[in-house]
Amino acid sequence: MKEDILLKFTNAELLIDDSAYEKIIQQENSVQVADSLIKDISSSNKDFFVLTESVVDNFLQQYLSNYQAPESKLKSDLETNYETQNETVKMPQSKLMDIPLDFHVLKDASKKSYTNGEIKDFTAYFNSRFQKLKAMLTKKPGLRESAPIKEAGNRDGVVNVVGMVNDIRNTKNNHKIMEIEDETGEMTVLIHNENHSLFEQAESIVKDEVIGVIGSKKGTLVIASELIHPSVPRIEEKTMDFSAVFISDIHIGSSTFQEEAFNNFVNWLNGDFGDETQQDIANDVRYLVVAGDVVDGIGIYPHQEEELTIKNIYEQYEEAARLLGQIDNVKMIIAPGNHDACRLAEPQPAIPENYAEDLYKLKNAEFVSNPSLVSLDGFKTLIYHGRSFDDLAMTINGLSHQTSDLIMKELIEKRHLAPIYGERTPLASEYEDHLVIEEIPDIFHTGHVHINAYKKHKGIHMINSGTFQSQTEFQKIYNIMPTCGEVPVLNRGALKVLKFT
Ligand code: D5M
Ligand code: FE
Ligand code: ZN
Repeated sequence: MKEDILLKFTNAELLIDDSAYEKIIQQENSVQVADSLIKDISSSNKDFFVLTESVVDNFLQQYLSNYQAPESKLKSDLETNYETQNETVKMPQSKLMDIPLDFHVLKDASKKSYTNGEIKDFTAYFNSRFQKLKAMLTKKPGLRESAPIKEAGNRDGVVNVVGMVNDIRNTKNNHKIMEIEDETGEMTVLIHNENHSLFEQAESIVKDEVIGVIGSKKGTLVIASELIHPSVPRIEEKTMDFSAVFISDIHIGSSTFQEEAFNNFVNWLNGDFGDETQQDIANDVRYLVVAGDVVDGIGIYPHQEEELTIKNIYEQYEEAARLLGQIDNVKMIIAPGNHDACRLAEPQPAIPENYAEDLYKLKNAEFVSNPSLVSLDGFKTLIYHGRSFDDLAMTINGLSHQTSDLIMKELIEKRHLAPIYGERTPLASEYEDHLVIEEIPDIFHTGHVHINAYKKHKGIHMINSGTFQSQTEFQKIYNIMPTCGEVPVLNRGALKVLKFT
């Protein structure tokens, strides 16, 4: 019987791996199952190179629920649809390959974001940030009793407040002085260096973030005993029964864009590149997220034209459409970065259609803002290009472009994607701060630094997706060694990195 089953797959020109085969022969009616599976795959349009256990599992789920659960149904189906063991089973086509995408854009700032640039917007912007983060903080056990800063400043004893950081600096004696404010007033907080763990925690506090402070008032100073970030609770990890691919910083149009690696990547997604294991993963991919810097752009830095092979922004996006247009059967979600033809101030609206007409013609592409929140089959995915990483790497001791996983963790804990205002990350003075991390994502995807990183923090997959651009002159000066053509894939909940160089 074993040989019969193998022969069936061979005759159908289907390769089957050991675990998938084991799974089939464990079934009571294994010959029927094999026949049905072969018929089902043959009638679907999907190319299978190797049949894996997960494909069999998916199929069995459908098969068993359709044909074995209610016995009466099974009997009546037997009369009309089933046959004896050696004949072909007439089954309705499996939904295996046709499970509709459950894709939603949960948050996109493209249309909501507007400003007339007046100074009152600036105040409205910071007020929005403060109120959103304060609401999170005052739900935390230590801060439910928090008082307005003015009120807390007028009495001695225990202080329990929420404030936005105006300044944080080291004193001569190497303590830290932090100025915080709310809508009622300001307060000066001392973080004593003998309180080692608190002092260490304070090393990563930056200007314009919102935190809770518990301490005691001594004269005009408050001595901090606890510093509380908005933070996130550990989330329950869901079972992921598909794969999603994360890329960014393709930099099409640059002379350092690695076209061959990108073509290998596209061929892999289409099932035409890689070994069996890699092709198995490709078969499972439902989503491709692109976190910005799709093209290299024009006039992004001085003398950029010397490093461009395509010197026209429209043509850069035409080339992007040609390359991405080859990808079949995968939903693409595309956000902009600082090299795309968008306003630079964040939130950046989606790549404008008038610059990227051909790209917009791709039926499987969706354009979102930077940042944005989308749902991939129920997995909330926060997409952010990562411009603020430049500021955080510069400001916080121990953080660098090489450790974007640690930067992502800081941002999650601060519940803000770009906490520092007025440095390298231009932030639009909107009436609302769209960069507050209001919803806790399952996946946090970033780019910009051109170096892969991955860490799971409190159940959140934090992924930085490297680049398809080899080292540039600029990066040589800063000794940035990019991870080029090495693509992170969340394969049924496990991170795998596939190499295309
Ligand atoms: O960023 C490409 C790389 O260069 C990435 O590692 C960040 C780094 N970079 C970019 N701009 C800056 C500034 N202003 N300071 C420090 N490092 C920077 P890309 O966005 O692709 O040009
Ligand atoms: Fe980039
Ligand atoms: Zn960038």
